[in-house]
Amino acid sequence: MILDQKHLRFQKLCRQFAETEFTKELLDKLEETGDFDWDIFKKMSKYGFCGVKIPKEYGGAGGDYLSYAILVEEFARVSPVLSIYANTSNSLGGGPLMLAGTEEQKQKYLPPVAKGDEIMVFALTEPGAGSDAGGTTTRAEEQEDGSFILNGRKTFISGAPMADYCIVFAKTDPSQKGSRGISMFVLDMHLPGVSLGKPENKMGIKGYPTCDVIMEDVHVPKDALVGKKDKGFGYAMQTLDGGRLGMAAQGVGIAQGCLEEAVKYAKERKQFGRPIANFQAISFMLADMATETEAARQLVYHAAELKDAGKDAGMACSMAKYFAAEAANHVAYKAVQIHGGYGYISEYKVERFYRDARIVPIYEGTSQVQQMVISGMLLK
Ligand code: COS
Repeated sequence: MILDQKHLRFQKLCRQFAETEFTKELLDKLEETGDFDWDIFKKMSKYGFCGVKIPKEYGGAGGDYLSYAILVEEFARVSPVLSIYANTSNSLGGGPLMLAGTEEQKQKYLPPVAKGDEIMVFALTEPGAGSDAGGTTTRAEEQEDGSFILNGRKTFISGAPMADYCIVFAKTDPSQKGSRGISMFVLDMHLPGVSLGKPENKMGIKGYPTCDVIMEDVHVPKDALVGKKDKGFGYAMQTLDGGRLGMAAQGVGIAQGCLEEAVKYAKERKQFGRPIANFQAISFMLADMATETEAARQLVYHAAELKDAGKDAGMACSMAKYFAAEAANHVAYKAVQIHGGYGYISEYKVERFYRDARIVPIYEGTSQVQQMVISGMLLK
């Protein structure tokens, strides 16, 4: 796919922003403290990045999926963790409301999320329900007045420590087996009974805290239910189709960042009297890295194009996520290899890329879940 002028202009804007604002000092601070940086988040919000894909009538920029993928790719090329800052509101955070919210719910929740005034995150995973998301045990008991009482624990919830709202999936009808009888709620994180686990000490993506969300007899009003009761699992899957596209774009950005670092280093570094780029062992690795990165990019752009055209894109999104996540890891591995011992030292960018890349084939559905989705569609 060749990007048109509109998307090329947006790509340039995202690249300029990332290269100017994601300074070494900021990236080192995120790495050292692991804390969320409100200043850069506010700056991103001011530029409208947090609402790129949220419709204009709800305070966003009304952009398409391709713009969203470009944004995540360009940010991840410089900083994988900061690509998530601008991602969540456009995907797993705002996505469920855009998909199934009533007009009232959209008007209430989306504008502050699009503007970065409030943060909304997504809570599907539980300690015992990871890839088997249909094994949700969090319970929502309906009361006579139509309100609900929530009890349960969600785990590895990215952004939960900063969140004002959380999209939560809970079983409303335990008589229905597996993924059936699950509903989707928008949970106000400030309600009594909501508490947080301790922030996880992660291998990478430091600076975007992740923790458990615990719900103990949390009383939520009737209008906290989003979409149809008992139909939440389908909404989760549909939201993840879009989210997976974003994480696929993150994989492309990481691969591109690694490739550029490796090319630069291979031209500068001399061994045996010449730049290591002149050795076929190195230049062939670079060729493989570039080819895999471009193939991943094309899968991502194609999946985005399908979504923008309103076509069924579930399989294309899973293919893009699967391929790009694996590509990011292959490319990061080779980038570290080309750097030799220096690639193992945190001063060199590829060391961080290598650790950050590791989560991409895990979150928003492991590579094996993507294989399940793709093969499931092939064989149905
Ligand atoms: N869109 C809409 N509906 C979908 C769907 C989609 N993309 N995928 C599945 N569904 C529906 C099915 O049609 C089915 O509906 P019925 O109950 O009406 O028949 C229902 O959901 C269950 O589908 P299926 O039987 O395929 O579900 P499984 O329990 O076998 O699980 C996987 C399928 C593994 C793909 C799913 O659990 C999954 O994606 N797990 C990973 C979760 C994940 O990504 N977690 C990360 C959290 S965010 S960091």
